[in-house]
Amino acid sequence: MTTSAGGAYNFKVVLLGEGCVGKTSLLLRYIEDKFNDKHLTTLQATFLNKKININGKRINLSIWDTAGQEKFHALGPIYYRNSNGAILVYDITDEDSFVKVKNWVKELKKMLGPDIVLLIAGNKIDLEHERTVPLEEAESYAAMVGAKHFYTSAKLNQCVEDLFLELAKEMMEKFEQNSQKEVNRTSRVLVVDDEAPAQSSCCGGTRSN
Ligand code: G3D
Ligand code: MG
Repeated sequence: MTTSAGGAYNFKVVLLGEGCVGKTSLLLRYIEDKFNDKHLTTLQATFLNKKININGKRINLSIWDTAGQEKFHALGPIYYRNSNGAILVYDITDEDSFVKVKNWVKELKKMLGPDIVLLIAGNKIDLEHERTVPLEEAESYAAMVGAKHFYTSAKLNQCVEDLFLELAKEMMEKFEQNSQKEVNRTSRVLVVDDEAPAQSSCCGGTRSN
């Protein structure tokens, strides 16, 4: 949930993508700066926290990772419910994993509307020579759906920090915009209230004078 209590933003982030694209590796690299640690296999569907600071603003990220159930069955909406941001990960050497990203974009937009910030990460960029997902296709798709696109390598620690930082910035911006909309909406409601007649017919029908 998003709150701004005590001056800190609390954001829920989910990692989504096909099995083996490197979601857990990205998370572990980001939180613990480790790769291929045996810890990896024991990580269960839960979240890890990261506290960051952007321009003096404190942000708590709860980053949710799966226990690998995406390899066996679909992840239900309960996993991404109330998310402020999602990182959709594919493996640049695996075209099917990119198709899966497109499915996730559709599902998240349908279920959560415009309020969720989406970023797309083409992971395993250290395997550039084995790339099968065309660069232009990935980038133009991301632009079309309004998601920034990053190339990452959890293995070589490329762009991992940038990815999460960008997401945090965009979630903060969206939170500010929504708060502003809420203020505008509330003030509009008050004006309408003020102007409402003291007594009015229930259905706007005829009134005797
Ligand atoms: P998942 O959580 O999406 O299922 P994992 O993916 O993080 O478990 O990673 C799946 C495999 O991809 C792991 O290899 C992991 O080491 C590898 N991997 C993750 N990120 C990268 C990367 O950036 N570059 C390369 N080259 N490999 C990566 P194993 O062999 O353990 O299955
Ligand atoms: Mg995993």
